[in-house]
Order: sequence, then structure tokens, then C-alpha cells
Amino acid sequence: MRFHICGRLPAALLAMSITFPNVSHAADVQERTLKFGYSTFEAHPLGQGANKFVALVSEKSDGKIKMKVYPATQLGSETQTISATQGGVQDLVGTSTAPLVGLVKEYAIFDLPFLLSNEKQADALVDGPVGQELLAKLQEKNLVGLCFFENGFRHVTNSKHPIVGAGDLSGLKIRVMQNPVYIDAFRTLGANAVPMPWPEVYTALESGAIDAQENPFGIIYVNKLNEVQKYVSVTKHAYSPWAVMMSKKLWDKLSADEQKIFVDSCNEAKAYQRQVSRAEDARIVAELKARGMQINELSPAELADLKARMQPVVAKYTETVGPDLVKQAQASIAAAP
Ligand code: EAX
Repeated sequence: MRFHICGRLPAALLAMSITFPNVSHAADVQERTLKFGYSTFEAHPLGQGANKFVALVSEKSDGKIKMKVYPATQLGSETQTISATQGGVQDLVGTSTAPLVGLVKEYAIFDLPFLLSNEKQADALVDGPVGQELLAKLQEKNLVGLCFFENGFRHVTNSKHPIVGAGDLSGLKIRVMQNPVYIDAFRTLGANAVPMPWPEVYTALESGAIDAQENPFGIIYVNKLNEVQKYVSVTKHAYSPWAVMMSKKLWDKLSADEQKIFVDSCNEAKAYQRQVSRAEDARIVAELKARGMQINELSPAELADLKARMQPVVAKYTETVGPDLVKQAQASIAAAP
């Protein structure tokens, strides 16, 4: 029977069935239970994407590879969980890319103020040669970058007044991520920029130790920042990709089949994750308003002024990451659909 079917296959297909493993090839996959920790809540689009990734890995491994998720900074702050993953204490981690700048300076390219204007450009950048090169660079630091999810475009919130122009940031005590570009950017605007790990932010806002912070709508919403912040100003000053990473110690122990399962699952999950993230944004804005937040846009003139004031910061970090890398990034962005 088998022979009979083979006999009817076109020659090219027959050749393929000899060259490549056929369907009966048993993938080299072992039973594993892995720890995957990340900073935000499971209900956030990032958490939904993480769950999708976990489900895909399970499905593709016939249930052999299980991942236990630890959302909401249960395993520590982003910098702590990144180092735990480098050391192999934690198997997988998802974080905004901003704290990675301490390990691989080129990651600062994502933080250049106003580099990106929309999601299509973001996808072109992170899925293009620059993003792929940056994922690969993590290997030097005992991490394997699997793919990029999306945290999103960042906006400033504060408890004092609406920010209608760059001048309104002056004097505000604002929490920023542990990343030199953000520190410089907000200091340039006259704000008192304080780098702080995320798990400390809510309390610092609540106690009035800081006045302001900046994050995408989704993070503002799931963390209920409306309870401690009155104003959201749609500054869209930077875009945060979110890297899904594996400990290189674990990666090196995996079979080629297992490695492929993780990379394929991450790439499938990212499409879903980004779609959820983008679909949720409008609903979240309405919800934040319903919870009493005052949301304001900046006029085109004020935005242009803000961008202009960021130029020295862009120039400084273009030198740090390398002008060629920035040119490559700009080419990907320009080619976005
Ligand atoms: O969970 O620290 C931050 O502001 C980041 O956006 C983080 O991913 C939030």
C-alpha cells in the first residue's frame, strides 16, 4: 500500500520525502517544566501573549514542555529577572527592552525619542534586520532572544497638571525606567527624572515621592494608575518593544527540535499579542476616562517643539549605538507599509 502510494508521487516530491524527515519522524523533545516570569499582569495584552506562547509550546511539544508563568513581578523586577535568567535560575523572561541597555548598549536604539510614529513602523523595525541583530546580540550576555512582543507607545501621566507642551514637564519628579536615554530625555526637559524599578512605582506615586511616570495605556490601566495619577498626556514619545528571552544555559541543552518549537511559538504568539494590544487601546482609553483620568493630546506645534528639544538626546545616543545602526533602522522604518 505504502509502496503503491509512493509510486504515484511526482519525482520531486519523492526526492523531498527522502531528503527531509517524514511525518513519522519523532521530534527530539523531552519532558520539561520551565519557569517563565514577567513584570506585568496576566490580563494585560502582554500576559495574554505570554499565555498564547505557553499554549503553543505545549501544543507543538505534544504537552511535553510545560511553562509555569509568574506574572506581576512575582520573581522580581525586570533587572532582577533578567539577571536570574542570565544565571539560569529562571528559564524564560519577558521584559521591556529598556533595561537591556545596561547589557547591550545598542538596545538604546529603541529608546531614541520619537524614532517611531506608528505600529507598522515598529513591526518593520523589530522584525527587520536591526531587531534580529539585537536579539542575536543577547547571546553574548547568556540570553537567547526569541522574539519581540509589544508593550507600546509611551505617554506621560502625572498628578499635577495636564502636559500640553514640553515646558509643562519642567520641575516634575518623574519616574523613568532604568535606562540612560530616558533619564537624559526627561532631564533635558527640566524634569527631575528618577530611575526606579517598576514594582516600586505605584507606592512612590501614592506617597507623592514622585509626581509622574510614563508608560503605554495598557500598563497605566492594569496597574490602576488612575488611583494615583489624574492626567494622561498623549506624548507618544517612545515605543517599548518587549523581549521574550530564554536562559542560554537552558537553550544550549535543548535539541534543535526543541529550539525550533520555542522560536516558532514565540513568532506565532507575537502576531496574536500585537493584535490584542492594538485592539485593546481604544477601549482602554475610554475606560481610563470613565475612571476619572483626564486625557489630553498635544497640538501639532507643541509636539514639534517637544521633538525639536529631544534632538540633542537623539544625537548623543545615535553616537552611542552607532550611526550605521541608526541608518539601518531608518531604512526599515521608511520601508514600512
Ligand atoms: O511593566 O518599567 C516599565 O515602565 C515598563 O514599561 C514595564 O514593562 C512595566
